[in-house]
Amino acid sequence: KGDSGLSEINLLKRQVSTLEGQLRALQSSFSKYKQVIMFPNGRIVGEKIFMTSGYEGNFDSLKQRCSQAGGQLASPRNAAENAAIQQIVVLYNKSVFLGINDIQTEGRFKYLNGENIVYSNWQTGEPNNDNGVEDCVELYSSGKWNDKSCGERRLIVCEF
Ligand code: GMH
Ligand code: CA
Repeated sequence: KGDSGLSEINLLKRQVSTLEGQLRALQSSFSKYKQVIMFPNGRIVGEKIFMTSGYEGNFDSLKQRCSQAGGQLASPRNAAENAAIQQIVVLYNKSVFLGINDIQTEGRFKYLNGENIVYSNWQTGEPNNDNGVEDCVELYSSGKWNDKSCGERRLIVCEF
């Protein structure tokens, strides 16, 4: 009997140390793969990933494509998220539609889950519901927002 308890502890210590090394290697490898997969069309903000495929279409089409991919249309909830989407708009020089609209009630902009928006970055004079037909929201290369007809075609940016 004697020292069998101690040997058991030493064995476990070696196993933990091995696992710690393997975890560090995995973390560094994962970190590099993230960099690679984000280049050049993706942006990470906190836990959220924004990504474009380069596809352009109307609001319903963009919404459906993001959903199909297991995400949803980009829905910035703060300035940092808005800036990340803006970088993609600048990269492509194409405005995007956000996952925000006032289809249900004119003038009350909501996320796709029905929640009222908690952040906005409207261009001066917007939203103006021009011609009474603007229920969707586009983000310009300035980062500012404009309400626009959902039938227009814009660049896709999804969030995951
Ligand atoms: C009108 C004017 C413009 C404005 C557009 C835009 C359309 O044409 O008020 O100044 O840029 O509407 O809001 O979505
Ligand atoms: Ca407008």
